[in-house]
Amino acid sequence: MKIDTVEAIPYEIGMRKPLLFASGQMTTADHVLVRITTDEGHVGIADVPPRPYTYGETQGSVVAVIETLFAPLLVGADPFARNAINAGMARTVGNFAAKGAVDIALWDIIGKSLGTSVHALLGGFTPTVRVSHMVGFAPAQEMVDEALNYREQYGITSFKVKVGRRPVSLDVDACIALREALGADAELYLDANRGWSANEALAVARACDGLGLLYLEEPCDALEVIGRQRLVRESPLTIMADESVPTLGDVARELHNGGASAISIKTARTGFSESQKILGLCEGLGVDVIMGNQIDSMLGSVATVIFGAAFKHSSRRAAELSNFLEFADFLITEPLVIKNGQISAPTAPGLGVTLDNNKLAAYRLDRK
Ligand code: MUC
Ligand code: MG
Repeated sequence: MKIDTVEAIPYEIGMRKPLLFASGQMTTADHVLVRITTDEGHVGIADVPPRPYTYGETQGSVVAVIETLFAPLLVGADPFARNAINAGMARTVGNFAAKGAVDIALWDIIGKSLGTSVHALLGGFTPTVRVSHMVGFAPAQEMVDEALNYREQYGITSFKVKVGRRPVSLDVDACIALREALGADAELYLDANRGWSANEALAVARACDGLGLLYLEEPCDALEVIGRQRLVRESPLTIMADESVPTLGDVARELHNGGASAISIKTARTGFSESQKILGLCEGLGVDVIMGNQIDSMLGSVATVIFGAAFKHSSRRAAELSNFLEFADFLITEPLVIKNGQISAPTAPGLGVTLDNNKLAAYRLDRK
């Protein structure tokens, strides 16, 4: 089997409400749909969420890098040769989300051609994973109302709270209000998207001690090396790395340097192949992981649930899988359903979902 065509299709879907966080905000999903077709008629798809404020990729840069650098490597290649293809793409630095999506689309083709779900191919540990919801910046009472609503509607009891504001009392007050409203059983953890210095983060971690918070994600820039190491040593909250670890090597460096003691894995940036290596590294070292959310569409979340549910170590913690609910629409014909705080991994061949071509035609930006 050989790859025939590679498409990078820019599209835009509105958000029902903007998502605000310390490093940026999202009001529309300016994403790219990757579609790879083989000479045997198998089609692999994946979603690219470009996040310029996190990794420097844009919708235009994703289309350009796929069309000009990755497509020439892919066309004519055997889609089973993931390692050769990924090594070829690695010769281009950065462009994590573009690379991650190509890898996911290859796995989709492999699964479809074998008549097997990717969830099963990866190891099929559990059929469902617990869902965590990410709550963006808002006045404390609005954040509480959103969390209560997601608990009521979807049975979600795990929440990642966006922090990193100044004055830090805005965030501390929101955490206190959320804990009071949700009770002792709800899981709460924080993500500052580098909004603070290491010292500010330490003050917040101390102020929140006693609230039963699980993690503090990316509190400051990991390049603030000494401050970050001190924070990891002195913080009462476990420090989790997210955007500072977009590759396997970055994970190894941050864990080795003492810049983090827990890791967010995002299939949107490391696909299935590199995510598997990161997961193995973390499991071997006894480091917690969370399946993170790059503000993923429903198709992006399909990849996260497939990977999260496939392994014991990635399914221990609730996975961030609910923010697709804030997108005004989705491009697949089998909607993900969150029930009793859980999502099931699709069991049909490949990713187990089908592209809705009418919707893609309506939302694509390149043929208007
Ligand atoms: C997160 O975990 O940081 C916000 C920016 C981004 O790239 O991902 C989101 C969520
Ligand atoms: Mg994060």
